[in-house]
Amino acid sequence: MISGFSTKKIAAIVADYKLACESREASILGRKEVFMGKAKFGIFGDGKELAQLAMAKVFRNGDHRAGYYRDQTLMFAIGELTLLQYFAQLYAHPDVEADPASAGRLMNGHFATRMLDEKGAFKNLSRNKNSSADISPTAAQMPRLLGLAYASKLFRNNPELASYKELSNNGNEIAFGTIGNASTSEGMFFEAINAAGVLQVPMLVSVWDDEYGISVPKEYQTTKGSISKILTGFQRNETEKGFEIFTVNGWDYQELCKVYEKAEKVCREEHVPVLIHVEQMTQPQGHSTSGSHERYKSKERLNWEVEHDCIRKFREWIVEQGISTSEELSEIEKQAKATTKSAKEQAWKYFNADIQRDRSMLDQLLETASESFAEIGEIRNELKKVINPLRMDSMVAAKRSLRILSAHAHSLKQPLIEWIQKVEKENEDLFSSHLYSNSEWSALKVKPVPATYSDSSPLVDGREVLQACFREALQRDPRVLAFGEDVGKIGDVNQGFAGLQAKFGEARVTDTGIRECTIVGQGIGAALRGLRPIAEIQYLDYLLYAIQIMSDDLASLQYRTKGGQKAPVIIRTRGHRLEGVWHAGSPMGMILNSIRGIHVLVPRDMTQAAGFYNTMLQSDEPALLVECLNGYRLKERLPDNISEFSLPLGVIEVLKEGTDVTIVTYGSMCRIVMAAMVDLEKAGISAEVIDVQTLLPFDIHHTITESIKKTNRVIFADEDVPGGATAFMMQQVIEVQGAFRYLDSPPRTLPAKEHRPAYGSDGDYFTKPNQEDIFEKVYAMMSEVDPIKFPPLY
Ligand SMILES: Cc1ncc(C[n+]2csc(CCOP(=O)(O)OP(=O)(O)O)c2C)c(N)n1
Ligand SMILES: [Mg+2]
Repeated sequence: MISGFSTKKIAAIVADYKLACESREASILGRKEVFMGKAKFGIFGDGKELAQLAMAKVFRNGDHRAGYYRDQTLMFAIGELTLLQYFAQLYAHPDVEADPASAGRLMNGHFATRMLDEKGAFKNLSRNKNSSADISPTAAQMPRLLGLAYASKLFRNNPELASYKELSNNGNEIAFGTIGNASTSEGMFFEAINAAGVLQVPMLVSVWDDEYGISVPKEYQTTKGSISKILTGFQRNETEKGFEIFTVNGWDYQELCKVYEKAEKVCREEHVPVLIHVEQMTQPQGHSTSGSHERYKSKERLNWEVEHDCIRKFREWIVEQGISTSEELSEIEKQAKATTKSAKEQAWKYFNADIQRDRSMLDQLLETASESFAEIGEIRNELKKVINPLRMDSMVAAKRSLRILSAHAHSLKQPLIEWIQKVEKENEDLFSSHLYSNSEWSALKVKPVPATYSDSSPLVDGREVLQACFREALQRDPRVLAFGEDVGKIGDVNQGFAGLQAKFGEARVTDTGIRECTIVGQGIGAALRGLRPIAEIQYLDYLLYAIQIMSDDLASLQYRTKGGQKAPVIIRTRGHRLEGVWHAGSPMGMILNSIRGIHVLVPRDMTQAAGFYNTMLQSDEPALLVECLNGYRLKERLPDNISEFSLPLGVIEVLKEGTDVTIVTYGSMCRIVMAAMVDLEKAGISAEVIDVQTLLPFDIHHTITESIKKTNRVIFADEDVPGGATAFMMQQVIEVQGAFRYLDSPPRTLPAKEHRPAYGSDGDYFTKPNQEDIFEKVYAMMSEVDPIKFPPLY
């Protein structure tokens, strides 16, 4: 039978079939490798191949992806994943060359392209096909996806960005999202969908619908069992903007190609968000290697899945159409098996090369040592018996052998120590590097510029200092933009951006809906594409809505890509002291413990805040900056060099010198502590007050210990719960800095109460540390030391 397709089209279809077969084979072999014990866990893209081949045809240079673990076929098809790399990640090969997505740091199926060069600078993103780095939490790709799409809108609407050709071609880029049917039940999905409809951004979301989320069927996941059905209200029409929504079956190659072509056109050209609901997908091998789907799928369903397997259907269609013969396709299948198997073997060989090199060096040492110590001979034999030895096996053997050698002056002791130290240093880089930026634009490398003042420097409201800082930043750099609730028209609830939308336009300073999680996602995506967003969370108390995405996505980005991607977004918020349960929170311990990887800046006033904004805008790292909610109307002098003034991170400031006790604090507490100083001086106590200014990084020069050397006493005070950020500061100073050596009194903390701050001035006074609390805490400490001079108060 002769097909009606052109030779070129036939070649493309056959090539797609070949790739589908290779991808399927990779899934099958991947699962086997896990069961052989060569990999720990496997999750694969089998059953989702065809739709991804169709999607790849419209994925152009400059486009971006934010997806999830089923997308191996897409990644193969756009040329951003090889079989070798696929297996390297399965084995957790900790090498960027072997696994460019994550250097073995992420489970298999977590895809990413390297968007940065070796120096940490952006590559030419317009020329590449880009994938932001996947994370495991379901639907957490959605907030970032919104930001990736939003960037296209900015590049198209802001003529000042036209020259950034390597970042965008006039905003013509689509942000492709993929998500599983069950994951659309998450709040983040709906929040991002709504925001994309409001913003009208080129976001093309594909829902891979296999009717299950692990064992839970669609009836439990989605109203009416269909995401496209329930989203019909989002469909645009002649008079109302909205989404374009398509449905298509995951086994229908021709229809899939048509739908993706149509979808691409409206999305790219008109910047209309699109949702493609790809139904009738299957999971030939079940959800993952953690279990088998025979446990929860009926026989009928399992049979249906076999019959509707997309590759089987694709094969039938190719033969039916006369595009190729069954024999030719069998030959392709055979070749696909061979190609995949050989890639697998090669990847395993590479994975083992370094491990074996270290191991054989160690083996030689242990062999010699075993001549004198039989126990070491046993350790060596145990190591030899391990079937697929890992780095840790050699390390365990080395450390246990060292314990045996340690009591003896054996000549091998030193070489063994050297082996351990060398391998530990390498492992430090392999498994623990890049939590923060290693580049020349690291926030720690920004050159500080002190504020300068003259006689004519005006005394203004704190918010005016910020406004001047933001105005200069927007003026200096067209990539800078700010958004958040009430940030646009009124210039934020405290007017830090007042008048700046009028001056710079809506593309630069803009309002958003009430949606903290996707406000941060919008920032992450825009920053990944080279812009410099300041994403505002109106109050620190509402950061909880965004903390998940900050923790899972933003904070881990540099680490999980081993420096392959960066998103220098500044998250601006205001908190600490004001009024009531949800406008006076200071949950700094929660924040510190969940967002390592993001700098946490806690300036005591708006001038310090401005200095930090200027620093961060010169760096390539993300930061959370907490302004003092009760400080916008306090008077501050506007520095003459507000545009250049930049504060260093991790450098404390001594607000008052003293000799008896060191009080370490930050943020709004600084003013209250300083107020208590007058009372303490009257009582004959001289306290030194230190504002840490940044919690992450924390006092990098260990200056607090220098102060304790003088006072021999320390109190950590803040507005967090007991054991919150005060405990963090104490651990840093006492343990990390080793200040315990210089203490004559036990270290103390002065936090707020365990409950949230009650409303009203009394609520504040009796919940958070007040001037009297500070006095009494310090006084009690001194009374303990010298009860004659400082008779007990109670
Ligand atoms: C926030 C979160 N909850 C639970 C999980 C565990 N989990 C991993 S995959 C999955 C099911 C996802 O189903 P679906 O979105 O339909 O994708 P599929 O695997 O079927 O392609 C679950 C519950 C997770 N990774 N993240
Ligand atoms: Mg599913």
